[in-house]
Amino acid sequence: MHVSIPNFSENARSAERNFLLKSSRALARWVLLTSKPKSPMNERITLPENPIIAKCGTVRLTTAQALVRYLSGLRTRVEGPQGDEIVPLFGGVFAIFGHGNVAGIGEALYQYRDRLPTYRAHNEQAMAHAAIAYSKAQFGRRIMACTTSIGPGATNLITAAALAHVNRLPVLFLPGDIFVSRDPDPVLQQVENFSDGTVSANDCFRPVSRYFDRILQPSQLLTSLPRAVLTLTDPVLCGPATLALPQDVQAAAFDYPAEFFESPVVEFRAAPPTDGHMEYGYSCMGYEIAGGLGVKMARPECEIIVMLGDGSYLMLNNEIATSVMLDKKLIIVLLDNRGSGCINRLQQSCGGNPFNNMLKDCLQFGTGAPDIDFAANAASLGALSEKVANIAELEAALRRARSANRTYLICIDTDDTRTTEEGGWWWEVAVPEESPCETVRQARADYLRGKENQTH
Ligand SMILES: Cc1ncc(C[n+]2csc(CCOP(=O)(O)OP(=O)(O)O)c2C)c(N)n1
Ligand SMILES: [Mg+2]
Repeated sequence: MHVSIPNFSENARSAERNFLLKSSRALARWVLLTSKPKSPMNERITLPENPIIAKCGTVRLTTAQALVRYLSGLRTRVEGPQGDEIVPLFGGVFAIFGHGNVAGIGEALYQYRDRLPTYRAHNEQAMAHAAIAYSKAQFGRRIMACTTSIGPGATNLITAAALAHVNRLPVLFLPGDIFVSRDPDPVLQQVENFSDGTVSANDCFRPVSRYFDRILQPSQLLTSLPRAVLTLTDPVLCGPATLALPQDVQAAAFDYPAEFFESPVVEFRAAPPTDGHMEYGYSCMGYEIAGGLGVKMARPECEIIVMLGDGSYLMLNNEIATSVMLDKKLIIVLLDNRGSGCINRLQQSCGGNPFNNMLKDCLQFGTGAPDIDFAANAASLGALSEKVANIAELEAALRRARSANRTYLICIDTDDTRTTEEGGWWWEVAVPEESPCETVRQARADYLRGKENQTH
């Protein structure tokens, strides 16, 4: 197991021991005592006579079915209005199907759709943002999984994986992977690294997962899946867990011990609830709307107000359509200053000229930068929307938004030069040592003075 903070490693080991003991004591013995199948891909697996199997019985499932069945059976304890309640650990699975997951895990999700709901999103990064926000809003006590096709769908998750890693928030990633058999090689959407047969796009998950494994044969789930769940549910290890799922292994069947699916209630030791919700650990643009959706899914009784800039909106707004489809209403307040206002200010505080941040300072051709109609954009995705001209209109629009029956976007023009008076902390941003610009040379001198005042 990968534990990145050495001081925690003892904790981590004992947490792992406890979890594995609690959830699969018999299984661990079972795994040791049974011989692993020689060729899980093509042959029906026959297991040797074994007293433990005889005792607990087996159930023949594909790897994907076993995975989904296991996840759908996990329970956790949450505080409800009437005291503690036992609820499913997984609130659902976000899925964008494609080559590498539609046939295997897609079929399994269909079989278990009554116990583990599948939600369709529009972009893999965004659906992972929603899943991460869901767990944050549930204080890490409930989780979601995300399944993608192989290749581009999987790598679209990487930014969100990094976000979850930095913020230590649990999410289970289930990207499709290349064939273990290598029969179709290269397969559609493979990265085609011909110098190393073991590399796939999913290796990108390694540095941004707190637990990573590639399921090379069906029986491997017996060990890897409890470990992934341990990572997701332990406050010390907590973060994204990735189980890369080669598509032939997803479809391969195996006689799983029935006992594997008798999971204990997973207990959390999570932080107390708060109402505000910000992603600043990774400072990732494109988080807000999908994040709002995840919070609404976690806390449907709450009114969710998402506030974001025009730049962040343009990066990732498509989950507005998902919020409409799932009847998860968001109120979105969009501050349109026509570009990257905060980076423009940072650029100038480092001595730079306004360049390539505000749209008016960017290269433009033809008819130039469009006057983007954000209200029309949101309306095209199924939301209600309006543009307001001032604060009084914003207040009136917020009242309309609050009584509306679905996602409602309010757009307001803002001034890109003004910022809050709060803050004022010195922030180390390296200013060039050489420049023909006097303003940069001046900023460099200020930077060095600021550095001298630092205590470390
Ligand atoms: C994915 C990603 N790309 C780039 C950045 C760098 N960045 C930080 S803030 C910002 C501009 C944000 O623009 P907008 O959302 O319009 O907000 P504004 O600063 O104009 O209020 C950029 C480009 C980032 N944080 N995340
Ligand atoms: Mg802006």
